[in-house]
Amino acid sequence: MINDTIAGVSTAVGNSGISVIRMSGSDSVSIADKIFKGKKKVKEQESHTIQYGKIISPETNEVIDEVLLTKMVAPRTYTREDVIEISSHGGYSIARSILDLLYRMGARPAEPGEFTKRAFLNGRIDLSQAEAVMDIIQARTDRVSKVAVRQLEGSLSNKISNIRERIINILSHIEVNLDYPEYDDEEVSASMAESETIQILDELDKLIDSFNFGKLLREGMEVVIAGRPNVGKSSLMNRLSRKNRSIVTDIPGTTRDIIEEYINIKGIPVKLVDTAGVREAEDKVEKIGVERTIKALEGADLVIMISDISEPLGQEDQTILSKIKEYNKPYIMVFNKTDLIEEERRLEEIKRENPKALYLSVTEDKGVEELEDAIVKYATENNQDIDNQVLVTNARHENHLRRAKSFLESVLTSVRNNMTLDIIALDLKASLEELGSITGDHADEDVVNAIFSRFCIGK
Ligand SMILES: Nc1nc2c(ncn2[C@@H]2O[C@H](COP(=O)(O)OP(=O)(O)OP(=O)(O)O)[C@@H](O)[C@H]2O)c(=O)[nH]1
Ligand SMILES: [Mg+2]
Repeated sequence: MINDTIAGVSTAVGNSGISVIRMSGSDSVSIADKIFKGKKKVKEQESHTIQYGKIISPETNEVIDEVLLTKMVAPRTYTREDVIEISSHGGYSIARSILDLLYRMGARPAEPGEFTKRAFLNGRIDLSQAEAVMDIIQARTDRVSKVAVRQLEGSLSNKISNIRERIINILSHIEVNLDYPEYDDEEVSASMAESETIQILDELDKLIDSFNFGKLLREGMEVVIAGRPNVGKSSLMNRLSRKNRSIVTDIPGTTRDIIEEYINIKGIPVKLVDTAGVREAEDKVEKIGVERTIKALEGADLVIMISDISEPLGQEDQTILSKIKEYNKPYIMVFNKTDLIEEERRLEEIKRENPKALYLSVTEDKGVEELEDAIVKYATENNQDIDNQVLVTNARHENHLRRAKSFLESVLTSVRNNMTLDIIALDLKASLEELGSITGDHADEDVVNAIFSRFCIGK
């Protein structure tokens, strides 16, 4: 039972023009009346209206600030409780003083995410929507916040509850059979379970597939630049990020550790990773660098495999390519330093030999834009309709979808092996539980607490 009143600053910490202090709970109105002096008492103010007034310390009678006070009475509020929002002037210190007053008058400091948690506990939003609030707060690009907003509107929840209803429907058929065996249409139930389960698995697969793209939008696509020493990896890193983070020299083996930079390529958040050149290492430091490069390849969403067009592909390039293949990573083959090929005809010839590769001269700034386009194309391929599709963006959701899927797969196996209906029913129920965990229909308390503790205070 929630019965205390919480307060926190909802705007970002830092120097902003105004701050919003939010309070939620059954004592919100009476606490506000202790420190706010306006034309009307807050108690008499109409719900969902704003009133101008002053915040005055009841202890010292000191005027702390001129503010606007918004009163919203339950249940049409963010938390479904009585909510008071005070918009104060100035920076954080004024907001802080007002907050301290509220605490002294009986409110308690809100924990991170507690407002949204109350919205969830009071049934206004489900868990996947609550997580969307967090995604919006943390979104790196417009495209990402668009996806999150749609999630907040409930697109994933709707999809999940639709699938759950279908599973419940299969279950109800089976239960009838179990309860009234005299009807004896086990076979009908089993074949209905089979065809429905196949369709549901198909839907689950689509959702699971969307996760890779969703994750990419949320966390950024990890693009690893790899190649042997001196081919221009760091030069490319600097050009793409428009910064001079990576040291560039003509000495092979310059970069000895992983260097990361977040960039935004046409709305796609990218975590760009520059690595140490792969070769037979000469010293300990370099050896560790090469090991880290191999590890970075393993974590890549996409690899830019870069080579020097003026030199033939060698053993070192093969080593990298075989790692890329071993880890099953998508990659873009890039030949750099085209400026070193003086003869136009020779260049054309090489291009014909490797028509899929891209050709760059980082120093002459040629071909870089084509590479950027190729990265965006890779990110959005098979996802043309991303702006209208239900996307799974959250690892927790994906995990439950996968588990639901595996239970449904064993439903199929059971049906096909003529197992008894009660075994099938068990797996159906287990898959229901998994799906329910996404929207919070079965979420246990620990999960709920973990999710909300990742929020900022005041949200
Ligand atoms: N001619 C020419 N030189 C280039 C080009 N791109 C990079 N270079 C030069 O190649 C040398 C190596 O560049 P880096 O960017 O340090 O290469 P790297 O792959 O990061 O090298 P390591 O960190 O040692 O593995 C430098 O002297 C660059 O100026 C290019 O497009 N054309
Ligand atoms: Mg380098």
